[in-house]
Amino acid sequence: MKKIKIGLIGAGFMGRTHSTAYKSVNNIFGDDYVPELVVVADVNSDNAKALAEKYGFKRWTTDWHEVVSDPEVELVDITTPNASHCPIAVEAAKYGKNVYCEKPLSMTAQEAVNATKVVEDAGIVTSVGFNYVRNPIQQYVKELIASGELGEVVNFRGMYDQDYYNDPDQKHEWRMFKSASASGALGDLASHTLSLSQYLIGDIAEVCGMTKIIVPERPDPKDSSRMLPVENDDVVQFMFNFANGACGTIFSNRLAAGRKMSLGYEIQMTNGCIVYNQENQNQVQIYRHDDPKTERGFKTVLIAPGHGEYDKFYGGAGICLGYADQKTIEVYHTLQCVAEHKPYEIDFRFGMKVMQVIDAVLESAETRQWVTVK
Ligand code: 4PW
Repeated sequence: MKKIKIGLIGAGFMGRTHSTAYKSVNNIFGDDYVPELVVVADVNSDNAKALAEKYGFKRWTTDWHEVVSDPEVELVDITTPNASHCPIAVEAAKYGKNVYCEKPLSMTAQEAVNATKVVEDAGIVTSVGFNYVRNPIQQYVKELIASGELGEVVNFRGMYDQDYYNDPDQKHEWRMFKSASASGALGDLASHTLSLSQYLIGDIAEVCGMTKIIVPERPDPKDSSRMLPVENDDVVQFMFNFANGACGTIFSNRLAAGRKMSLGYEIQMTNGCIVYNQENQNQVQIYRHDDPKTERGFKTVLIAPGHGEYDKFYGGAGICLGYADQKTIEVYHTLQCVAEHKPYEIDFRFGMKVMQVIDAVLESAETRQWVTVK
């Protein structure tokens, strides 16, 4: 049994989500790697104190510098708004701490490149919170694609639509300021679709995209008679070519009426097709063109033992998993890699590649040209 001492920075929604995963990871995966909740930081002292008390962190603080420099902490977990991800990660690396950071990794691709160099030079273990790739059914899809049974990938049609911001009276949030979040739907939502395309198929080589703001201003949360500008994309869409020759499109709208968690894809292949949507996260539709002509059609495969880490949760197929379970699996892999001091596949380099595509899409939207991903 190895203990990993955690310093969490950010006690909002995602800080709570990570803390819940730390609490459940040993129930699901056994106690080879045991997280010890040492300290939590948040600029809001009430939030820091409440989270510390609820989840049993030994200490709390309003200053994240105390977390990265804390001699006890081994893993710095960053769940703050985007602008502080890399500054905190780079500082943590200076103290030799391992880093687990929420997505998107950075504000710009260059910032991600710089941070990736720092963490790799420091020889620390890193993990980025692209939790949807940790749905065990994605590992099944990845293995199915790699087996070649459905032929070659021709086209990836990806999306991530939500209607959380559909109401124009919905209050302004930090995510809508460029200074805090950089892009809008692109970094917040489409980055997850990119993580799936990257995980399942590989690197993207070039893009051509557009962005759009649908609701240009929203009420100030502190004073609703005042309006604040929405500075980044409500809608983004782009087409692209993978380095391996396949092509694709991704669409994302954070105001998409009726769509709650429509993160998904259709992967069209030379001899079949795979369709997935996170609103039904425990199933995937598979079409095999080699089936007898009279039986060709999409089949529903329900999540089952043999798909990734599903059997750690349940022995029978179709007993469904949820959002929190993906985070628990992500936390398990992160702790394991930290304890064994081995690289994690969804690391800073992975997050950096997603950022390089994001920057290329923004450049393309501005110049109205195809852009090569650097
Ligand atoms: O990353 C996204 C978040 O910003 C997630 O996919 C869901 O939407 C959950 O919270 C927001």
